[in-house]
Amino acid sequence: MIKWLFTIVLFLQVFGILNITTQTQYPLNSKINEDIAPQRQVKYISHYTLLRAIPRKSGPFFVEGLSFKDANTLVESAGLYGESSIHYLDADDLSVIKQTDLGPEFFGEGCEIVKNKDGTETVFQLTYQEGKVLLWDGETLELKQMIDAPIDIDEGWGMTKRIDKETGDVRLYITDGSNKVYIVDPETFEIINTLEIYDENGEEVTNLNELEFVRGKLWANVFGSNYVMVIDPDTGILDAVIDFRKLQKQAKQEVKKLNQRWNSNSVLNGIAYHEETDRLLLTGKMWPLMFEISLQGI
Ligand SMILES: [Ca+2]
Repeated sequence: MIKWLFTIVLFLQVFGILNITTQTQYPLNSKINEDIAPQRQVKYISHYTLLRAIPRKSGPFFVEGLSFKDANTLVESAGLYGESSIHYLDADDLSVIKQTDLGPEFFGEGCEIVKNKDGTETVFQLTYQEGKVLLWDGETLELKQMIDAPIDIDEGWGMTKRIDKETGDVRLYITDGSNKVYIVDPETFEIINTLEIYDENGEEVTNLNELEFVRGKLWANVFGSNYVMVIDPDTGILDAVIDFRKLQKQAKQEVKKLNQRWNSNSVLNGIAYHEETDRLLLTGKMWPLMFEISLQGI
């Protein structure tokens, strides 16, 4: 519901019918709220190296979740009613290795793959407003189980995982479109903790969407903005804002070249990081490209 309202507001704003500000404007440069981020400046980052723009061999997909399964394989969730799926992609050429379509009653959202104690894998996939979490067999992508999302999580938006390097314990991090990030035990699917994200003015950073851990920091797409928030996962403090508007521009040019449909929902959404190879991939909803970038120093 929030997404559709946002789209309507965006439309009204574009045509000058509604003159309001719906999200924080960046770069963030005003004074720091001392309660939230003492002596801390939120960095604004717009420079990175674009290594590759990889054309998609299938889709376009309304990307809602993206993660590495292993160095050679990506798991991706696609949304929209009647078009949702969970699929594996070749991480080099983006061809579809395996795909399962969701029933028309489900709108796929954030996804993540978790290794089970018996060595098998499970893919978790959130649904938008259905209140369900789909558990897929990591080898076959057949539905193993469907569970209820915790009641506190209003809508399913983004998901990623964090593995404790000492204990091996896995925690899922989940967003619901608010400024909250829910930390969930994948075995019980109960909320263990909740982070609330604020900018340096003490304003809530809302519309947090697709997530990824990159070198120990939690990266979060802000829906509709083409910005990624870099968050300290232990405190919820916002460390940096990365401006990826140029990637959206490049995706838009490619869409025009291919005579495909472009609309205001075609925003950045999809971050995947592979720690061992240091590969960092970004994509967006209905984008015909996936971008591999290098961004050091944060
Ligand atoms: Ca991700």
